[in-house]
Amino acid sequence: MFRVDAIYLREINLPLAFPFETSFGVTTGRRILLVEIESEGVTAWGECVAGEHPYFSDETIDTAWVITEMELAPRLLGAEIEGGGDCPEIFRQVRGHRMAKAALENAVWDLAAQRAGVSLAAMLGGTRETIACGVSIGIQPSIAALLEKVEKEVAAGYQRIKLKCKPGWDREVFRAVRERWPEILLSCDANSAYRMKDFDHIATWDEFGLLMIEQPLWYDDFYFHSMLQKRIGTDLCLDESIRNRRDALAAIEMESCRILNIKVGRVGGFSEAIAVHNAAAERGVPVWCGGMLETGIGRSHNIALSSLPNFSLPGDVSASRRYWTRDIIMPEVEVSAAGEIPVPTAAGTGFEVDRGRIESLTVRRQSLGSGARVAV
Ligand code: OSB
Ligand code: MG
Repeated sequence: MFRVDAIYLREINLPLAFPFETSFGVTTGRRILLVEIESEGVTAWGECVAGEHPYFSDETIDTAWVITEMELAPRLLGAEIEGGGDCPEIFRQVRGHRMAKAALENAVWDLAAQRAGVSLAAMLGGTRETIACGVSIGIQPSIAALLEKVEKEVAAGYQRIKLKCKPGWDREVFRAVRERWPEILLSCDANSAYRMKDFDHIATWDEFGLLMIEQPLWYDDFYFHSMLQKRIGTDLCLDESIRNRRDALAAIEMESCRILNIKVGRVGGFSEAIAVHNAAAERGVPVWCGGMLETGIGRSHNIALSSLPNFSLPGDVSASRRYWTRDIIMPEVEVSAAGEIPVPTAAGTGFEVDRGRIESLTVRRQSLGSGARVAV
């Protein structure tokens, strides 16, 4: 058992190496909330994946900061804990704010793993030695520009290409990519850009042999996705709609999708991510690990999570250099020519946080807890 003596919040600002465009907008840089927790001289970090704007989900870095400072940190600081699995109960009174909760809970899992001298992956129940990597390619200015991006990622060895799409950037794009690469694992992600009037249009995508279509309809929907799934041959995958294990069960039961994207921030932390993973595994539904343009801290957590057995499809966890000119962990995350990342076996995440770099990127900070150092 241990107590968290101090919690440090920081906002870092980090420009993306390449702009990333989805159906909800363009991201050129990130404002990121990092949490660092300390217990008996051991420290661990968590990354809050909430965006700057409430476009992917209703949380933002600013709501997460306030909720962490006012509600979550005080609860965690008072608690006697065994490990990350205690966090959902500690935070239970606070509804929602899952990305804020996940940042702290994930740090607690890492801290517990370090204390036990085991890898974070092992602590989570991971069994894979390597994880399979895919990439998510944003909407591009032209089809020619997209083909160039796909070519680069296929040559790098990535095992699955996911194309962001929206009305007007779909059929012709899929056709162009399929003509050039008839055999690759190809999927698309609409981030909720389509409506019922588009069902017939989406049904025509079956000819492209997509591995899946991710979250075509409303961000909070199961029912209309299940209507769509009945009308098409291609498997649907839900991302935004799945907030927890019960959502996963509802979606599977209603056949709103046949594949699940698990994002640890979206479901509120590793405990719920494992619960979603297990519920899907028991029902024969494959899952994969989504990404939220994370720094190395969130990325290292995604690697550990992806080592669980039912992460049987390539995820959106890719190399640091696709996002950042320089990451905030050492070594940076690299992907092999076979499109794999080895799962670290060292205690904790297996990566070292680059404090100097984080310090130079910090624009806001807050120390909480009686054990906190005065300045960080
Ligand atoms: O829907 O998966 C998504 C990025 C930001 C918000 C939502 C999504 C994404 C991605 C990028 O697809 C995944 C990544 O490369 O980190
Ligand atoms: Mg998605």
